[in-house]
Amino acid sequence: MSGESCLPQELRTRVPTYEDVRRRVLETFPKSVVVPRGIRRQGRERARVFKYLVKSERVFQVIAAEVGRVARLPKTDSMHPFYAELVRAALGDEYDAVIERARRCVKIVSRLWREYRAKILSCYTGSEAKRVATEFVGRALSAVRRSLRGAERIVEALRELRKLPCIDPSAPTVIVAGMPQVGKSTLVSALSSAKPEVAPYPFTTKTIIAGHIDMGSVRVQIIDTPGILDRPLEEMNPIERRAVAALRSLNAVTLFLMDPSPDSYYSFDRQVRTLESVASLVGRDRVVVVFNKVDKVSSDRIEECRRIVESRGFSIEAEVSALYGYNLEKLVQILRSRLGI
Ligand SMILES: Nc1nc2c(ncn2[C@@H]2O[C@H](COP(=O)(O)OP(=O)(O)OP(=O)(O)O)[C@@H](O)[C@H]2O)c(=O)[nH]1
Ligand SMILES: [Mg+2]
Repeated sequence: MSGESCLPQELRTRVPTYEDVRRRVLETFPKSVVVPRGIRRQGRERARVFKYLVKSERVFQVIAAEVGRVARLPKTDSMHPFYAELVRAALGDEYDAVIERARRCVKIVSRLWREYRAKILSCYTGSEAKRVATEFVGRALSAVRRSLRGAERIVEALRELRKLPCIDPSAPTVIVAGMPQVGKSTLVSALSSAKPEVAPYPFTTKTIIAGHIDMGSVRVQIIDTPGILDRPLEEMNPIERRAVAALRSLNAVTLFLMDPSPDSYYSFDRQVRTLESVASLVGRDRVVVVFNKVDKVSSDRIEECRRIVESRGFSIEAEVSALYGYNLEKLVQILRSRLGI
């Protein structure tokens, strides 16, 4: 399970910056050209004109190939919303704008090349051809510079996205939410068939943890998102809101874990408020509320907490102990039916 292999193929491509393209052009232009005998026979000047024609053509091909890499990136409207939101979290509209400019640039440089090819072919001397070829390279590179403004940020953003754990946006998913210390990581580990993968959540200082639960023949992703779904929307920064939007676009149920212990890290009241906020973010019907740590909570206290949650219109669907594995099979059955598997 490696993040690298899970990002869609078209987002795994190397994206060049203007400096990369310029370097490749400056390497390409001086490379020697073999002039065929037939042209050599037409005289020294003709042979030099031919040389500059070939050099310019090579430059054109390098630029078309490199800028083409950017032009062929998928725009956000043709990506899965999960990735689209993550890309927008980092770059806003700039990502699509760079791609659009790169697409235009390929056309501009192709047009320039047609124009300059004819100009070079009509040169009589090698030095004239050299001047025209140099002018072509200059104009083509300045078109590239204008179009690839902002490409550095795309390179950065794609590098970030590659760190994302293996998440298949179309696979059934359980997102584990809940306030700090309620036992989310313990639960994800207990339910996962393999050791969960821990990786940075792109563009945030948070971590995302992904594991799998095999439900019959279906492999369900289980994702722990510490720091993302644990407080009200208005307390989140714009990037975190995008992170939530990305999660919302998954085919997922949200397991909201609560700690009813009297000594819970956050008071039960705050947990209820967070539940309400998370439910409004992901949709009430997609939330499964679960009490954890019931191994250390009296039944009176559980009843008291249950009544509080029910008074807000939610029901407790399972009481588990992630640490001791109590009721986890039942929890999996509940998740399974909620996911329709
Ligand atoms: N008694 C008991 N302790 C538990 C249970 N589940 C988790 N814990 C303990 O609660 C503490 C927090 O557990 P974590 O799994 O790290 O909680 P978390 O929700 O991932 O916390 P953050 O990552 O900080 O948001 C740890 O000391 C766990 O051992 C449980 O079912 N029973
Ligand atoms: Mg944790």
